[in-house]
Amino acid sequence: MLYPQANAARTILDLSGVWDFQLREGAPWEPIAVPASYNDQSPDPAYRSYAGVSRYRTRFTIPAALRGQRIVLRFDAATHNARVLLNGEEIGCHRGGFLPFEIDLTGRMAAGETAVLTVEVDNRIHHGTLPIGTEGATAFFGSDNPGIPTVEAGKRRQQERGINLPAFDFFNYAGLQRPVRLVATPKAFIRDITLVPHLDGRVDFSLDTEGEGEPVIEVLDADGNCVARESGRAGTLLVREPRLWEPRPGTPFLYTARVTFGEDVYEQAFGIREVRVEGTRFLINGKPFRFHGPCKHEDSAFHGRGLDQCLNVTDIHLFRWLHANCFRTSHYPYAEEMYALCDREGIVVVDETPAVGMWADEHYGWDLADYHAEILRQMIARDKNHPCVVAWSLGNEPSTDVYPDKAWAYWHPLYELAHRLDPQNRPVTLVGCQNMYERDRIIPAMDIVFINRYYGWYNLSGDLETAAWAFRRELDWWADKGKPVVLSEYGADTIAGLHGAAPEMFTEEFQVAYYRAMNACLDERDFVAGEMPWNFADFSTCQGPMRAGGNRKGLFTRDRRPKMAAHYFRERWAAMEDAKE
Ligand code: BDP
Repeated sequence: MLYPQANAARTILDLSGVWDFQLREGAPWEPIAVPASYNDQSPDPAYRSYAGVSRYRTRFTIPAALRGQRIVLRFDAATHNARVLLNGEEIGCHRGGFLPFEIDLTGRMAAGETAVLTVEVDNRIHHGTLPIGTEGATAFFGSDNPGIPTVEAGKRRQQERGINLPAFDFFNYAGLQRPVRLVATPKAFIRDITLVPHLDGRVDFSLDTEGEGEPVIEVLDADGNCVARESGRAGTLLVREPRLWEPRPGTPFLYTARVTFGEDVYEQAFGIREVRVEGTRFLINGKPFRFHGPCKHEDSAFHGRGLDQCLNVTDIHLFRWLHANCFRTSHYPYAEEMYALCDREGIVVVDETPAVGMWADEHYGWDLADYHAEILRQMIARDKNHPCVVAWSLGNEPSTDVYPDKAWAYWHPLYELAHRLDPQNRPVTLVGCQNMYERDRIIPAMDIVFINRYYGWYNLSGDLETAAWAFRRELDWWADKGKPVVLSEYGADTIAGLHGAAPEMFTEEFQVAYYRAMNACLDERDFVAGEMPWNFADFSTCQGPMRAGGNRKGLFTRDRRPKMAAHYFRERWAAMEDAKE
């Protein structure tokens, strides 16, 4: 699906602003900012604890000047499920909270008319949603005390009260968290553009259009000069002496594919680069690429998970400050604006579906596979042209070792589907939880192995010597698997400003000592293709006895102040960059 673009042929009407909001049926209508999560916009505790349907409402007018155009309503995301009504009548629904959808207004509203738009968003998560929720009140990090009758009765009571907890470790932010826009195009229009670049300058293209006519595609260089031109719905362009898109610290050179179709025009940025796995190496443009950058969340004060371009730009500047070259979109597809920024700045992205929280073995009986496949389809359709996206992650930390065959039966078809769906055929991974890795069939079968490990934190806590010893034993096991291995999460909760001459858990000194100990293990192995500390910044989670005001494993605080570990990584990654040049 094309990103909304205003140009000579297309008009955008951004509906961002202050809308009316009703948290639950019968509650008063209150002001709410769009886009943003609703949860932190009011001191009312129900804004964070409520589970159910909420309503957004606004009025808009289609300008009379747009008469004769095709007009769609585009939601970049509505979390998690949405029902859209125009003047009280349902015009569309969408399942899943992190990917865009469009509703064609043709025949429903004419240019010059005004309508009331109502969007019902449902933030409930359960065994049938991605991410996963627990209908019972078993929190991700709860003290469950299983078997104690009063506690069990309490959990049943919570269930009756409709308490709905995440099976994952980030706050279940919801609402209209990304822009809502009207997009006007000519009646005959460009529906989709697919580009597959090759290092020799060939760019395979296919164009999906609606209406009569023949499309033309031109490639423009950075100065706007046309360097290749073809017509038709599919074919191959040739860019002579192509400039490649290189990840940082290289040059992320971008071209523009300008497609013209009748009255319609669309300009799609793209980069010429190739991604491949060869033995234990991950290659970008034929050169070994080592991932080094912290995983992220979309998370900040006030906005929650809401799109904040200022925050995104700040974060990418901080990535450059850190000499970081990548992140994973843990644990859901991010707002499209972030990928465009990464294309431009040369930050490599591993794009992840919202399949998180599948750690219970029973989930293989929950009938999620079709929905999961549909999300994968929508994510790849949205992000396929971004040069920054170098791999797909099918999900995060499912149970894969207890029933390895069931895990294989669930994940392997998704792995194959991702390869089939992606015109660029990028490598595919599934992020593995700390587990009995010798029993695991599916994680070692990925194109690139991503493993999350918390030796020294959740296990062997505080004893870094033994933690490193245990991690080395595990790395010995991975050494002969012939795959590139990335430590895709590792970290230690750290309260900014808490210090200790003895580097004990939660101090800034411990976080640095922990990373030094783990990195020493990584540095000994040449099959290790990267390190991705957890997490870039502290972030909000649901309440639990292990979360003091959220997850504190950030290299930065939530307001982006560096902890000692940020300085440590900055030096380490700068040295890696220098060694490369
Ligand atoms: C991992 C999860 C991540 C958590 C992290 C942690 O993938 O979402 O936030 O642990 O516990 O298991 O900090």
